[in-house]
Amino acid sequence: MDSPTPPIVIDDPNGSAMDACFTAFDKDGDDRLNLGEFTLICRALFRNDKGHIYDVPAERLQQIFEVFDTDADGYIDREEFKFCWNRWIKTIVRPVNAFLIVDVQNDFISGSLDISNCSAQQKGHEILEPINNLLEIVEFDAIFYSLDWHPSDHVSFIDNVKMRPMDESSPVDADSAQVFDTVIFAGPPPMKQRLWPRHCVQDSWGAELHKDLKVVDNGIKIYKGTNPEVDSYSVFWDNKKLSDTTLNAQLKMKGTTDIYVCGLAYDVCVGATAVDALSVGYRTILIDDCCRGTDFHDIEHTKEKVISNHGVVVHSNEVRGMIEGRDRRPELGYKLAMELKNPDSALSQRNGIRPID
Ligand code: VGL
Ligand code: ZN
Repeated sequence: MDSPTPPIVIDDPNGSAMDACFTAFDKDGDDRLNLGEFTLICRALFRNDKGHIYDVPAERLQQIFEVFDTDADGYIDREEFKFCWNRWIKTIVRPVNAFLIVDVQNDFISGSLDISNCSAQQKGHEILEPINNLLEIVEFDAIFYSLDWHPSDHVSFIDNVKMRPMDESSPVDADSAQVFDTVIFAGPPPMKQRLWPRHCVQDSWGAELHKDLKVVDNGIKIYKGTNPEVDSYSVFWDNKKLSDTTLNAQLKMKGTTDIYVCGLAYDVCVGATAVDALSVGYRTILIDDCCRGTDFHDIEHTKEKVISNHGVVVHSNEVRGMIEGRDRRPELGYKLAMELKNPDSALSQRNGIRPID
């Protein structure tokens, strides 16, 4: 029979929630938590509001336990539990959530790089309704809109292909290059570049956010791809990591723990952004039905990569419960525990308490 699992309550009117939690789960009363007792905490944490308890593989439970059992004696004592409570449990129950809406711009929906002309033939406009719906019903702590924002002489445009010398190793030369081909421009170092139709030129109609996308008052716009010499798929950095946008600095300033990513194109800028979010250390959630992409195989690969890096892929109707801390995913708990081992992680550098709004 299952042991009864007390709920985790982090609200702390008289400063006793942490001690109450420790005591409630210290079933044998020896004033320390063994792996079995810690497992019960995980059963209380990783569940949804429909009463479903998510399975956490034993190996993962062990790995998480070891993060908090800092003296490796096989027990989490009250001192060790402080860190676990403040940095892990509090974040899981009350994350700080950013919503990142990637490149929902005219050119990708009905303009020069209309993704419905790509092999997957997906329609970009279909994401407008579920994204707007999320903006209506979910209270994110910060909302970002990225814009692909290229100068006229941008390296990715097919009609600029003769502006820069090609490397000898390029699989196609400038005369025969076609849209969507990948070429290699001369270095140093040589640079791979996929060629796109001219798109999202700064201040053009094609670069505007789609008119039916809801733009909230406190939304923050992030412009990328502004350097003519280097493309930028990720909203964090350009493809050569030469320079970053202000996104990460703004996320850190807000104490962000969780990033919800959606937009266009799934397998290009959305995917690159989600993978970078995970690499910086954020708990990262891809909202599948709020993305459309160019190539089925590449879209599948994007999802697999996010999942293998301990992110999750969800439907937009799951987002609200997650934001409100009612639906708590073990993959994200695992991700956070692993990040807390790494002092360089964005999540190690924040404290566990939500900033006062
Ligand atoms: C994008 C191709 C070229 C995107 C941007 O936003 O996904 N794709 N530039
Ligand atoms: Zn672009």
